[in-house]
Amino acid sequence: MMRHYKDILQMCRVIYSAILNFSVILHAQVGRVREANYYAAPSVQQLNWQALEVEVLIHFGINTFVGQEWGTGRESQKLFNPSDVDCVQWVESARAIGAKAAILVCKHHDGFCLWPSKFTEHSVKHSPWKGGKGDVIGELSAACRRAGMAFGVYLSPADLHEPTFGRNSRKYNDFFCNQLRELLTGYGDISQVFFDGANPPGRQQGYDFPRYYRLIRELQPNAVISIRGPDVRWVGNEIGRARESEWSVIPIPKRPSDYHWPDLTAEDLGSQEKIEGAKYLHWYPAVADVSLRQGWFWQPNTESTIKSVPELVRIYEESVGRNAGLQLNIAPDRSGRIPEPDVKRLQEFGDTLKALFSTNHLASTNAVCNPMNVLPDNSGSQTVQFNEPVSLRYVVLQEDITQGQRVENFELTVVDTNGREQMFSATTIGWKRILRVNVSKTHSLKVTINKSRARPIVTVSAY
Ligand code: FUL
Repeated sequence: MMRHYKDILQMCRVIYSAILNFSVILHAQVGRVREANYYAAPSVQQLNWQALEVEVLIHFGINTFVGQEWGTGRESQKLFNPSDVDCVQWVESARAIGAKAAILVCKHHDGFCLWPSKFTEHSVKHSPWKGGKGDVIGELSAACRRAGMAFGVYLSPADLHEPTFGRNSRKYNDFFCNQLRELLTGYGDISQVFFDGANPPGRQQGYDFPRYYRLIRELQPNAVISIRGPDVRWVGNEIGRARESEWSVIPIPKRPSDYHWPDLTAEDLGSQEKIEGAKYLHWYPAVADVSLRQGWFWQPNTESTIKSVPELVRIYEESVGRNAGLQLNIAPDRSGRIPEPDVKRLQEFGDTLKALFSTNHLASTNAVCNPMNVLPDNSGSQTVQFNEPVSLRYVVLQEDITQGQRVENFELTVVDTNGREQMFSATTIGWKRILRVNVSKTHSLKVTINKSRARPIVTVSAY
């Protein structure tokens, strides 16, 4: 009898899991047929993050004073001795490029904290800076607030100074959550928590990410969790370049709550082929990080590595212009200020961007690829006329991503005043696709959506 009962129970389990699996498969198949994106659209937090477009990342710490990229955790706190920390100047430098958020490396892998954490002695409180009374996080978060800039924190999961790191998983995770709580409760609104994926060789540690995520959702529900987290994905390189086809809809093998968000570096992450067999589709937009100079921390004699304006414009085109956010790293030097040559370059870059994208020749027409023109297979085209012939550098397309990411392939035809046509073709659009066209004197352009997963909803502007 007992055996019989167990068999019935087992059979129920099998049927139940078959029903569950079937509904999951059905879910993905519905997606494959047409409306995949409906199952993966951004959260409000992700949408707000995407609209920031450009952020700065700021690396400053013990490494700045030692002249290294990765510390060991054994550096003396006495080394941290900036003469003139000026967070207002950092924020001004960020504003110069139109950045809308600043993400500060509050603690890098060496464990040195830029705030006087109660949970470690390895922090500014034992440094000579401001007699041990300083708090960089406090200063920067206040400067951001005053400037209307969002403020985010980078807290390295790895901590080479902390004795419990890599030894006692539970204790270390308690310690980490304590520090995370300090950052999430002591400094006002936090727009982003950036968990770096790097793990220095040597000690291994099991990170209790689900616990960290719960804490963030509880204490800063408006923050996105990036890199080793569910909201914003690392693009896969540190040169600020997104993929030619950058999908924000990504197949994942597990429920988001059970997934561990590994680095995704493959070229194809979200094509039809990839999402066809998917169990789950997740809205997971990319962020492209890159440093203004070589290296993340300031190092002596690296002035010649400051990127040129054309390089920075290319980076912008290949990140923001390819459906990713751009995180440009700036690094204060040993004085605690962003060095003048860097400030100058940021200003030049910002001025250039402003000039390039200041006049939208389609502003008055507010061109939208009218969904009414779309054929049953979701392809379609729309021609827009300029009031008078204009020279164009860029054409910018944007999808209404609140409805998901839909366009797979499109073409742009620009006709010059002699009737000659120039064609440009590209794949995804998403939040933004910037096409560099450089045509002189055109009076119309035509956007043709060749392939879309559902009705395309696209806005076009031309500069
Ligand atoms: C990497 C880190 O190891 C680098 O030092 C830097 O912080 C960069 C943004 O992420 O993984």
